[in-house]
Amino acid sequence: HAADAHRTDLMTITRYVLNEQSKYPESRGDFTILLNHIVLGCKFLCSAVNKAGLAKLIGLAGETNVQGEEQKKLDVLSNEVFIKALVSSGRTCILVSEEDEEATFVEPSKRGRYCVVFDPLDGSSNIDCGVSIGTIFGIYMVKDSHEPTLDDVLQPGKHMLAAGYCMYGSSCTLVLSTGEGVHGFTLDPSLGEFILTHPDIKIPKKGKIYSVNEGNAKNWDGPTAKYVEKCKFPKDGSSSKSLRYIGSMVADVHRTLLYGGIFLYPADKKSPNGKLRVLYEVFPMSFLMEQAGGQAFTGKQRALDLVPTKIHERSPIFLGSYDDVEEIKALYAAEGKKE
Ligand code: P6P
Repeated sequence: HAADAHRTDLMTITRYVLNEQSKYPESRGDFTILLNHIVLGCKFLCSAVNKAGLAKLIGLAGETNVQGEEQKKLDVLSNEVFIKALVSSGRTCILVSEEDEEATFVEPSKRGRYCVVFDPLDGSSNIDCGVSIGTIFGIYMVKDSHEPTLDDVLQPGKHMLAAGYCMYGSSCTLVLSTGEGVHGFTLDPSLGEFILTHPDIKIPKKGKIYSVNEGNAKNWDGPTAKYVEKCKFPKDGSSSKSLRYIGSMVADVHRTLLYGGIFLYPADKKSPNGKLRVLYEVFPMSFLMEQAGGQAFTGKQRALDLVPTKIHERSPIFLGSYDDVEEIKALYAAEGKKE
C-alpha cells in the first residue's frame, strides 16, 4: 500500500538534502555539509530545550546548578552551539545572530562561501512556561568571497538560497525550503533523525484565523486597524475569523503555514518599524510563505524585496494565505492613494 511504502521509505532530512544536491552534478556538496551542521545544532537544542525544566537550564544566567557550574541561559547556550556548529562546518564566512550585536567573521582558515543569519532561540521569553519556541535561519551565498563584508549579508530576502525553522514543542519539527517548495521533518529521537512527515507543504489560499497582538491595537495605523476590524466584524456577511496568538513567532507561523490565515506584526506609534527583525525573522518566514504559495508584505512592499541597511533592522510584517495578505495590501494601497 502507498501508506506502507511511505512509512517504510524512510526519507530523512539528510537523504532529502543529498537528493537535492544530486540535481547539481557540479556541486561540491558544500551546501549539504552546511545544512547538516544546522540540523546538528537543531538536534542538540531539541534535547537541551526538552531537558531545560529538569536541568534548570531555564531562568536567568548567573545561577549555578547542582554541580555548582555557572548556568548558561538557554538562548546563550543555543547561540554558542550554533556559532560553533556553523564555524566547524568550514562552509561559512559571516554569521549574524540575534544574540550578537556584531556579525561574526569566520577566520580565513575555516571560511566557506555561505552567510547564515539566525535567531538561535526565538521566543525564548516563553521557555519557562513551556510554550513552543524555535530556531529560525536563512542562508545567503557571499557576493565576493575574497574579502567578505557586511554587504554580503545586507542582501534582499529574495537572494536567500534557503530558509527554515526548527520548532521545539510537543515534537521537534524542522521546516525547510531550499527554493524547491517547503518540506517538514519531525525528529525521531530513537533514531536521532529528522523524518520527512510533511512533504511539499502548501498554505491554504485563504484562512479563517488572524494572529496579532491585540494589546497593541491603540497604536495601530489605519489600514491595520481596518483589517483587524474586518476580521472581527465582516461586512459581507461572512463569519468572523478566529484569533490565535501564541506570542512565539515560530509557533504562530507554523500554525499559519499548516492551517492558513494571516500573521501580523504591524508597525505602531511606539515602534514605527514593528518589532520583528528583517534578516532572521521576517526574511526566512517570508521565504517559506512564498515557497508554500502564500505571500509576505511589509505594509509598503513585498517583504523579500526589502534591502536591509543594518543587521538588526526591524520591519512590519503581514504574512500567510495569499488572499488574506492581498486584502491588507489593498487597504494599504488605498491609504497610499489618500496621501
Ligand atoms: P509581542 C518573541 O519575543 C518574539 O520575538 C516573536 O517570537 C513573537 O512573534 C513576538 O516577539 C511577540 O511579540 O510584542 O506580541 O509579545
